[in-house]
Amino acid sequence: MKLANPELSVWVSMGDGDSMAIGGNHLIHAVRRNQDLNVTIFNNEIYGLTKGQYSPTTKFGQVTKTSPFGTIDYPFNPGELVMGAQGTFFARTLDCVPQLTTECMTHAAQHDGCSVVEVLQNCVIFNDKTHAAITDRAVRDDRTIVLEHGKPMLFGKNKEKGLRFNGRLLEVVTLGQDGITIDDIMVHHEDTEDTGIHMMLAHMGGDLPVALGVIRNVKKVSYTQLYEEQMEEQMQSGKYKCMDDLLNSGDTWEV
Ligand SMILES: Cc1ncc(C[n+]2csc(CCOP(=O)(O)OP(=O)(O)O)c2C)c(N)n1
Ligand SMILES: [Mg+2]
Repeated sequence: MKLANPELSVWVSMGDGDSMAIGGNHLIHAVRRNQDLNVTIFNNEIYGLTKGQYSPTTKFGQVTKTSPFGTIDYPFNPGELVMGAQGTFFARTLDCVPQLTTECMTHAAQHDGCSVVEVLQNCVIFNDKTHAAITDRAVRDDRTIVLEHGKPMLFGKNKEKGLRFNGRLLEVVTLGQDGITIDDIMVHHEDTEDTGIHMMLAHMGGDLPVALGVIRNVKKVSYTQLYEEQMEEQMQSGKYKCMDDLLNSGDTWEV
């Protein structure tokens, strides 16, 4: 659609099943080619519409309709998949924080190339509270970190905690403890070309807070633009300027 009509702003809404399994191949190549699309993945960690089968993002060991004894299936992290496919934009937000979702969507819309926004989404019927361990108001400030370009990676109710490198691993530190100051805290650069740090940020969870906001946003000429340029060039100076030229260019048969 986008290639046929580049004037359109194309938005693709997918679930975790659609994006990671059923349409996984389409997603990785759209991301790899940097097609100028805006992809939203609503990740409720379940096949919801078809009534509760486990998906590629369901937590290991979870009991579902198709895993009555718990899954034996290691889940995908959509952010890591995007980084692995050399994606140029990845953001993560929560369904219960509309303001952050609006910001992520706005940045995604402004991005030239393939943007992927993952929305951690609750499914009241088939996977209720699947993200509650990070989304509940009581824990949200401590279990998530909202990354902002050019700003230190701080989180916690009073922004008293931060992230830094300990060797080659990320760790949580507290300002004012063990001589830690704001200068020890890493600053977020969404436009770092190398995917390494963005991969680490997308991977966080467990002892580290789950990263939200725009994690990666780099410039790279999109497939859509290269395609337009190539078409233009061929129409100017190529052997075939339109479909008729091509059809009349060689042997033809009348049946
Ligand atoms: C190619 C294909 N295979 C299977 C289906 C059947 N199907 C429809 S919705 C769905 C589950 C989708 O789950 P998810 O993408 O996580 O979305 P949710 O319903 O959870 O929002 C499946 C398997 C389909 N529509 N297309
Ligand atoms: Mg789903």
